This record gives sequence, structure tokens and C-alpha cells, in this order.
Amino acid sequence: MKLYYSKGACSLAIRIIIHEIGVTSEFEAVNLKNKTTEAGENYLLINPKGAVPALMTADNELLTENLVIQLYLAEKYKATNLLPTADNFKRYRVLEWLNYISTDVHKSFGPLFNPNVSEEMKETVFIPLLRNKLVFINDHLINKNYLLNDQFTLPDAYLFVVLRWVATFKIDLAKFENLSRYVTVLANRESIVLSLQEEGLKK
Ligand SMILES: N[C@@H](CCC(=O)N[C@@H](CS)C(=O)NCC(=O)O)C(=O)O
Repeated sequence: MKLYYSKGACSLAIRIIIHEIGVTSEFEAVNLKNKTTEAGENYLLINPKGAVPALMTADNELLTENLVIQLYLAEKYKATNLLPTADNFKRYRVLEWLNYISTDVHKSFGPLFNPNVSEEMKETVFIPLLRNKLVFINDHLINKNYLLNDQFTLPDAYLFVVLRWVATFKIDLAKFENLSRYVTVLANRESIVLSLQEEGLKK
């Protein structure tokens, strides 16, 4: 299989999950500005949505949407530690967090990365909206190592990746005590250390 990714983008969560599971994969970088892959292919012909992540499965199916790729990998490789089976209610907690991080937290960054949104709008509207979500997660993480308390699951990889973007927008993560501790612990996790190294990123 092959993961189409962009350095430090949300596709990093899929790389982390691939390493958590211990499955082998190829990785091909995509230039999101000109939509070409590192092999010089037109990425829009591979994935007309133009976004990463996209996973070409071993069965030659191109799968998109971060949350769905994570579900696919966990179920295909029976990683029930990352996504419990349907007879275990924890599965729905994992899905609840995945959906929240995908639709509420990840998408809150959209206007912040958009150069056409004014600095004033970012500071007065969009950063406060994001900050509220960080407060909620920070409160949830009191006395917990992971979102599901003592077990690393799919949404932890995704949350780690989006929290790496926070500093870019003058939000000081150090002010969120539990989130800071959480990120520090995760940054030393083997799958994450390897993923950051492979994308040439600092902890
Ligand atoms: N709905 C997609 C969104 C993915 C997404 O926003 N990817 C960003 C990088 S984090 C991207 O590729 N943006 C460039 C673009 O959409 O042109 C998903 O959940 O996977």
C-alpha cells in the first residue's frame, strides 16, 4: 500500500497509525500547492479531491478521508487496541473522539491557514473558537494519559498531529497544562518518534 502525504499535514496521523500497527507501506509526498507528487505525477488524477491523506490499498483501492482511512487500517489489520470491536462500548468513545477531532478541531484550523482571512478575523473569531475546544480537551485530560484514559487509540494520533499546528497561531500550549503533558508523552512514543523522523520534523 502507499500513503500520499504532505510533511506535517493531517496525513501524519495515518503514518503514525501505520507504524502503531507495524504494517509496511510506501509513502509518497504530495506538493499541495501545485498538486504534483514527488514522482512528478498529477495528484488530481490520483485523488481529484486534491487533499491528503489518500491511501492506495494493497487491493488497489484509493481511500480518502482521514477518519475512514484510520478505521480501515485498524479493522483490516485487527488492531483492536487502537479501535475496540463493536461488543466493547469503548469503540464508540474512540469514534466519538475521532469525529470530534476531525470535524470540530481539525476543521477549526481551516480559516487560520487561509491567507484570505484577515488577521483581525483570526484573532477575534477563529482563534477564540479553537481555544474553547482546546479548553474542553484540556479539561478532559486531567489525570489521564490518553483520550481513553490509559489506552492509546486512533484519535490520540490525530490529536497529536493537530496540536502540533497550534503554536503557528500564537496559541501557547504551555498554558494548557494537561495538553502540554499529553503532547510531551506522545512525542516520545516509538511510532511518533519514527513518523516525525521520516517526515523530517522536530518533536
Ligand atoms: N476531509 C479530508 C480533509 C483533509 C485535509 O483537510 N487535508 C489538508 C491537509 S491537513 C489538505 O490536503 N489541504 C489541501 C487541499 O485541500 O487542497 C479528510 O478528513 O481527510
